[in-house]
Amino acid sequence: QFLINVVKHPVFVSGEYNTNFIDATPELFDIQEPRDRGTKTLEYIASVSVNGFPGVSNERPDMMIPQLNYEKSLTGSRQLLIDEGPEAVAKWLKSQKDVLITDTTFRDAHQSLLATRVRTKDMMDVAPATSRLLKDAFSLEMWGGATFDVTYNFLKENPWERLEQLRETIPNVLFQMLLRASNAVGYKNYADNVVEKFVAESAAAGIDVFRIFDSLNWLDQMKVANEAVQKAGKISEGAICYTGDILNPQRSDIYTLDYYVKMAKEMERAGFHILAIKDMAGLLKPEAAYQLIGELKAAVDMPIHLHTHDTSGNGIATYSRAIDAGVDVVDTALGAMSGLTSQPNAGTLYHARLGTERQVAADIEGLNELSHYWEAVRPLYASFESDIKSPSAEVYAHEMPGGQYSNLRQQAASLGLGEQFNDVKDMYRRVNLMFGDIVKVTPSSKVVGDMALYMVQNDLDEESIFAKGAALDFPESVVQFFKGEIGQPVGGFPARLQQLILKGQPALKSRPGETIPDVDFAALEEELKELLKADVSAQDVISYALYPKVFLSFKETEKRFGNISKLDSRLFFYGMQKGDIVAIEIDKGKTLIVKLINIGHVHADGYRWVYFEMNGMPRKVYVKDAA
Ligand code: 3PY
Ligand code: ZN
Repeated sequence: QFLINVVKHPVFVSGEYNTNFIDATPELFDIQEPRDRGTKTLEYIASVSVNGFPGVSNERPDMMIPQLNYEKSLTGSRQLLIDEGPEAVAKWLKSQKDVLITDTTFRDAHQSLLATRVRTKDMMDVAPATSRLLKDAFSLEMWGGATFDVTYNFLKENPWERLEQLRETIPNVLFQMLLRASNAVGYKNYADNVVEKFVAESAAAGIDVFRIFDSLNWLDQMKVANEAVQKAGKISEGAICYTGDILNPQRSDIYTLDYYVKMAKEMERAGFHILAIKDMAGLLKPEAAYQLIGELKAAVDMPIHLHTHDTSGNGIATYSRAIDAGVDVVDTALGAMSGLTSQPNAGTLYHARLGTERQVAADIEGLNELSHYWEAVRPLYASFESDIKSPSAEVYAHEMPGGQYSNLRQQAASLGLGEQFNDVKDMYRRVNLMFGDIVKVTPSSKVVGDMALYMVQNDLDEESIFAKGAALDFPESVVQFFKGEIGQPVGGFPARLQQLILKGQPALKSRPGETIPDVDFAALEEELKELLKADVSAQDVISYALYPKVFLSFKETEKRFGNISKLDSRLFFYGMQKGDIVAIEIDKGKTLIVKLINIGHVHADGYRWVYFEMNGMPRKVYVKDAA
């Protein structure tokens, strides 16, 4: 390509050039589309080798991925859904003597431990083993929550491809996703028809179980998603987010045992197939779990699925008491991806239940085997680890969700409040009370976090907020919350604070989806085709509807580097060093053998040549050095 640019350049054609020609003619390097996949891949490798990957240190780990042992036969929970439908699955769940598990390794575990950064390639490499060794699981939670936008935004891969590839490789076990009701997989309310279309496409691409929750436990907000799941013939699991402490009447007069039982009955009337208790911060103490699950089992007929985070270290005790009280399914992660802000360890729970009435339905050897894999892979993601090293009983005071803690810590540090993080945590607790004691989970948790940072940063407290309020510019998310744009909190808005923050702007009382106009998908499709100058899929259109900027930026990267999701993570995050040789399978049966020969010096224009050998032929790539 470069040569073609040279020989076609008018100056070259005219013969009026000198030895300066190449240096003085940067447009020679405007390599034209289409470039082949090999070239695009080399450009990615050159770029990451020179500049590194955002947020990744340059200490490249050595890798030793173990060979896993497993039988080749395939059985699992999914056949029943296919043959007999969602009600049959719910009935089957309730008839089990042992407790079943949902494995969260592909979703919440890495969302909570590694900033959601685990790549499809690392899941696909272990997918055949997972389908066998986790065949006794109720489901694999492997999509939704933050994975959707992070996959596009940071990993530059397509989340739909992840779902479809895993589905093909793991056809036997139910796939579960986390759906933020009217917030879909985003951080704001979408039009009803966006939620409907997103559910329909997700079901078509392979999701079997949709866990639907609303960030303020407002059931009205969950109805559109529930109906869409029912319409798709999939399993609709309605979640109640657990907050407060039912054991402590002083903590809250809103979030009592009665509150949860009443909501569960309403959820049953709304027609959910399964009831989930979503303890997103890990606040459900062991005895509370026993009482809550016991009461819920007596009050409703739906099977009950319990989710917690092990932040306090009490996760296993909580599950164990919930199992005593009859819970049907619990969420766990594989050993090397479990504990702390992630889910409790499946293997540990297995052993904790030995000798009791109800055991964990799992192949313990299989759990250990899979954990070996993740133990070897996790170091690749070292740069995304939070530095939380031990369980924390403080979570019962601040009530921060598992995934938010490390995020907020980083946000605080970036605002220069790193040393005041203890104040931020305490302010988070106080802001919750100022806001009327709300459920805190994406996106409502972000509102509380933003306000806490704002108050610590500006040296504000509950009183000075009112004294200075008229002159204060509150964070955008806080204003939106008080406008009712993510819904109505259980106890309503505190009126005085709402007035202060809205400064006369009106607030919604109804469900936001009632007033957000439907999206015209045909028009959106045309717009996208025009922007990309290419055909687009229904998945592209819904992704664009949810995340316009993120989606377009992903398409830009894809155009430049091709599909980079198949590169090994070590290569993807760390690039190559002089003398490295790698084999890259870019298509079935098409492998590139790439050797990095040298990285040249920086030119005056800030670019370097990176010299390769690709399948024995010399190649070079000119990349901008960002440093
Ligand atoms: C999410 O919404 O991503 C969550 O994991 C909430 O707990
Ligand atoms: Zn969670």
